[in-house]
Amino acid sequence: MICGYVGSTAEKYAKRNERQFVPLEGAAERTKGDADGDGAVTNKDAQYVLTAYTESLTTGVTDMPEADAKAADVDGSGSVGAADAQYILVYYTENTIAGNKTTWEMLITS
Ligand SMILES: [Ca+2]
Repeated sequence: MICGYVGSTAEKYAKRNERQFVPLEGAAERTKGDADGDGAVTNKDAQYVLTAYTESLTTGVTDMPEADAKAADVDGSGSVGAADAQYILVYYTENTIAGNKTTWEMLITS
């Protein structure tokens, strides 16, 4: 039996190895764009999303935990793509580097 958060690597491991998975309470509520789940939207998230997307193109498999993919799909297209990585990078650059308060809505509708 393996305990962990829903969408975590632990859950993936349990599924892959056909072990019983017990979800922990309070599965981390992810901030939109925080694909790696470290609590902040950064260039690392953009990098992670782009790497996962590129890998999915070459292998045909998206090797990203569900919670990560959900946080990564910032444009709400239902899948994780290069556009999501781009939006995450711009969001991070605007809010953290340039200090311009920018919302996802501002980025994605413009
Ligand atoms: Ca992050």
